[in-house]
Amino acid sequence: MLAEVGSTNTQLERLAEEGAPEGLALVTDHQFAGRGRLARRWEAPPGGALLTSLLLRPPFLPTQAGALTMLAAVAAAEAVEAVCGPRPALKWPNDLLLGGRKLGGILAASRLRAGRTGVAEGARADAQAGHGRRLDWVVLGIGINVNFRFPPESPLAATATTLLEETGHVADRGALACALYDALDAGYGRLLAGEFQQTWEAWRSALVTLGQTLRWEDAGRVLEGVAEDVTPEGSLLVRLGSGALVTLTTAPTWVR
Ligand code: BT5
Repeated sequence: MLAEVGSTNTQLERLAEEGAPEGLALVTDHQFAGRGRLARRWEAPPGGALLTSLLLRPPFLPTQAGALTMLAAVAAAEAVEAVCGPRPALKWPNDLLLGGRKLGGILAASRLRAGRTGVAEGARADAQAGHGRRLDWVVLGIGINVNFRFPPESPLAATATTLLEETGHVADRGALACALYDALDAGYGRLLAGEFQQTWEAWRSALVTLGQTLRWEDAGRVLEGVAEDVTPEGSLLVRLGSGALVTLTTAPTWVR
């Protein structure tokens, strides 16, 4: 538990590189350089949000890392429901939504083990993923907006929300953190037992994105299509008007 830190993810990624053990988690009251994906910022007032990161060292192939992001999103939604009542929907790839606005997000980072990991993995694994290299560490960062309101003048007010705004009640952030870690612990256990399919199905069934018409920028053009499905690795399959199926591996720049 840290009173304040730049970013729990940046800090935990550094500790992971220094050899910190699996299971180490950081929780903070305030981030002064909270990160979203790419170079985006994650903003929350001191004491208002659940801001946490978890270090895992899973014996997984790189293609299986997406399951951990799915797990984090599903666990966060379960924890919110258990402690606060409403069940957030998930928006591909990593948003938690309540009332159609963003309640939280997941930021995953990972590193592959250096070098090759030996013949035991065989040629199939080599061909599938990173030439036989396994994950060294994964850091799952989770941010949930809890006990604050976005001021009307905030640029986020139209697109983001908090548990206080949605329920009208102050929530116990400690209880939320406990419920989140209980769900992560149980879900990680299932992944270690090989239950990738169940994790994918739980994530897929919570996605509001499927069936929606999406517009995004691609190399200067605007593309439009209907989100049809997600792959077990976490990519989104979008059917264009032409009938072509496009695979999105990361979120593009959406056009509203
Ligand atoms: C995310 O990125 O949604 C990942 C957020 C992960 C935050 C956690 S907090 C603990 C850990 N440590 C970190 O430093 N980060 C993780 P992305 O999809 O790129 O969304 C970022 C965008 O969401 C920003 O560009 C804003 O438009 C918007 N945003 C910023 N702060 C927000 C908030 N508190 N609630 C809702 N939207 C927000």
